[in-house]
Parts: sequence; structure tokens; C-alpha cells
Amino acid sequence: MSISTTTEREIRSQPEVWARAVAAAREGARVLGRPGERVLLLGCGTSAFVAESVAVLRERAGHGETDAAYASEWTPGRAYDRVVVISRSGTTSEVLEALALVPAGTVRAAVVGVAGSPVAEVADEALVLDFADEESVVQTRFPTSVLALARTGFGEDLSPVLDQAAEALAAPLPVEPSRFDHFVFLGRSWSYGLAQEAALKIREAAQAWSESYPALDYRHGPVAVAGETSLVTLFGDADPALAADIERTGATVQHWDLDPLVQLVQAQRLAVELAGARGLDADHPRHLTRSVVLG
Ligand code: F1P
Repeated sequence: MSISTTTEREIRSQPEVWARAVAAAREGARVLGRPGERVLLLGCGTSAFVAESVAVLRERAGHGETDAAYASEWTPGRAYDRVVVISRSGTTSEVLEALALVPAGTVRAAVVGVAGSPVAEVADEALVLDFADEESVVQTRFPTSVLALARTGFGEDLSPVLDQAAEALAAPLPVEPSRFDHFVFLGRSWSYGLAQEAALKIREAAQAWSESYPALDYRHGPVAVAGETSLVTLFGDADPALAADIERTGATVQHWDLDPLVQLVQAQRLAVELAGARGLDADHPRHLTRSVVLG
């Protein structure tokens, strides 16, 4: 198996990088909220989807009420004990602007990939995951490392997930993406954030048509576009009844029997393979930069 892009190399490094995130969780997860705190998580792009998933995981683990929002859309209103921003670069304008709006008395916390970045400097508490930072514009291992850390901090043992990721990465991707021109990712609960991230990878890396929905909402309209050249991927648990309904459109439905975090790794690989098949360089996504810094 030849590795030709930096993005691909970073995708493959995930099991080792997650191990470091897991090791950092005991101390690090405190930044995501002390038990019982009311927390809001914010981010842009990939980091907004991670915020969504972490919010579901934290509340589901019983650690306290947790909301998530796009940093660019949030306005102060509801009372929180802590606002946590997620930003790999630590330079995203909308994230800095949101932090400036956090009312006095609310803890401003940050999860970043770069120590000393503007977001880290402004925050009251910063969790720096520099070992998970990336050269690629397209984010892969940073967001999954934040999720691995959060899940560990919320009480899960991630060791089987690390093994599963290594095993999945050692095998070829069980699908030929170039057969399709339309990619749909469906998820439920915390895997809906992952489905949104997977669809973003396809757009960013492969400039292809992709969509994402909460799984049971797919029948409520979006299924009208599905057809012979659609590949619909179910994140989270399998749903044979939903799969059968989608297959009736002529679409191909796939469900990887893996932990949702490893399902996302497979989707990252799918995006990069698709980019290659379309003659695109995943390391140089069109119109994108590492972070959006507004003048
Ligand atoms: C967020 C982000 C990336 C995206 C793009 C621009 O960056 O939206 O997810 O791929 O290149 O920036 P960050 O705030 O997490 O650094």
C-alpha cells in the first residue's frame, strides 16, 4: 500500500496519536467541564461537528447539561458555567470573536492544536494537543483525537477502539469510491456529528457532492435525490429497515461494523481515495486554508 499524501499519512497515524490523547485525558478532560457544570461547546467547520458530538457524549455520560453551536452563530443568552471552544489552529476569527462575547464569570476554555496561539492565550484554561496537530489543511487526526480524549474522560475504555482502528487501517478500504458521484452519511446521537464531518471531508478533499442527515430524517425528503450512483453510509449502529428503504432507490448502502470513530477514519480514507481517483491532491484542497482569519 503506497502512501502518497500528507493527509493520508496523518490518517494512518491515528491509532498512535489517539493513544497519546487517551493518556492526556485524565488531566485534559477537565477543560471540557467539571462534573455538573453547564457547558457550551463552540467551533467552526470540522471543530463545530466535534463540538456537537462531544456535547452529546458529555450529557449522555451524566457529566452535566451540554450544548453545542457554531461559533459564528452563537450569541450570549443562556447561562453557562463554561464555554469551551475547539480550534486546531487556535487562530479562527469567529472563535476569537465568540470568546470575546462570553460574559464575565463564565469560564472560557479552549482545546487547541497549537500552544501560544491567540485562542489559547485568551482562554482561562487551555488544553493543548500539539501532538495531534496536522500539516494538512483538511483535518483528520486532530478532531478524532479530541473525541478519543473526551470519550476517555467521560469514562470509556478506548483500547479496543485503538486496536480496531489499527486493524481497519491495515486492510484495504472495502468500497470503490470512484463508482459513485453522490455520497451521503447518516448518523444518530453523537455519530451525527461524525456523519457531518465525513461529508465535509468528501467536499474538502474530493470536491464531490456529499450530504449528511440525522439517519431517520433521510426518509423525510433527502432520499428523493438518491439513485444508482449514490453511496449512502450509515454511521453508528446498523439499521436494516432504513437500509432496505434506501436500497429501493437504486443507491448502494454501506455500514462498516466498527466503532463510530473508526467509521470516521474509513470515511476519511474514502475521501482521500476519491480525490486520487478524480486526479485531485488532497493536500491542496481548492479554495481552503488551514484556518479562516478574517481581515
Ligand atoms: C476550522 C476550519 C477547518 C476547515 C478549514 C478552515 O479550523 O473550519 O475545519 O478545514 O480549512 O478552518 P480550526 O478553528 O479548527 O483551526
